[in-house]
Amino acid sequence: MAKSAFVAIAGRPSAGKSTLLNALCGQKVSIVSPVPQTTRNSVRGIVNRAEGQLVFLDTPGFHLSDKKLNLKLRDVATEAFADADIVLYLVDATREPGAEEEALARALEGASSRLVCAVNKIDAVDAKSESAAAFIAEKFPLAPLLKLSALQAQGLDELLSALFAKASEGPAWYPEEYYTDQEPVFRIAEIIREKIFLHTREELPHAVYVSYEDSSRGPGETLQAEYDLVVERESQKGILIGKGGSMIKRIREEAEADLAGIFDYPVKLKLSVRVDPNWKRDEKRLDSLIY
Ligand SMILES: Nc1nc2c(ncn2[C@@H]2O[C@H](COP(=O)(O)OP(=O)(O)OP(=O)(O)O)[C@@H](O)[C@H]2O)c(=O)[nH]1
Ligand SMILES: [Mg+2]
Repeated sequence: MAKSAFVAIAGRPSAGKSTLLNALCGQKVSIVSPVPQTTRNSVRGIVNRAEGQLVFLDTPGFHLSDKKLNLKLRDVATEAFADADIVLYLVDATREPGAEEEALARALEGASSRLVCAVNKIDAVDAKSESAAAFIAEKFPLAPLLKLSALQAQGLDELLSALFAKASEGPAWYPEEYYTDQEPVFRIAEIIREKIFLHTREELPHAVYVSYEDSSRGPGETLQAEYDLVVERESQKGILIGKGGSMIKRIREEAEADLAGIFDYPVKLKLSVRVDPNWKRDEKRLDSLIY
């Protein structure tokens, strides 16, 4: 009989969780950027193999901070660790462990019998793969430990074998042709957010959320979709719009190009910028954005 399991991916911000999910699914399921705390939701990606089905849950990077937004992101991650059948703990070989990695390892203690561990970024010139592996082996001596490069798709077959070895017999949760369960409205918002994360600096990526406003069908099944890029302060609007509208144009064009590879109909975006003061302190707003 076939196997199935829910696999939550755990790791600090920028460990490469979303890159790994995309490499496993062979599709851009979850957005990626060099900015820590890019992922804000528990995004699902589905992998089907002869052995069965694995449903991966990408999670927000585990970050030590007492800000409301960060606490909420941490809650989303820890809930996913608690609910999953297997937790895949990813450690970034290019960073020293430090207090945050220690705290994450502690948070995973309760899941130690459900853990598969992996050192990521072994391709990087500054990777200290052996010391990252030693850190994991000391914390979780009984868990399977692999080494991989999500970016170069190295070590993924071995990883899938280790995960299927831990999975139980069970039914597939999704039809075989599915690689994610995300609604188009959310996926489009995420792709737009990725471009903002890639092209703006410092605090701005963290000051933005993307809000779906409206959509309609145009000629040739084109989806015409309106989204607002919402910032915290009036002074941030100008940066997102850019000189003569250059930044918002770049965000729109790059997002549309990505969306052309995702959907089988063209997507045309209309983007506007508005202010929602102090949205990061608004419990209701956070509930609607982070889950
Ligand atoms: N060299 C190298 N870089 C990688 C690898 N995996 C991810 N990266 C890079 O690390 C950065 C962060 O990748 P993400 O996949 O967004 O990391 P994440 O863990 O999802 O980050 P958060 O969503 O912020 O928690 C990006 O610049 C990736 O290109 C890898 O195997 N090797
Ligand atoms: Mg991510």
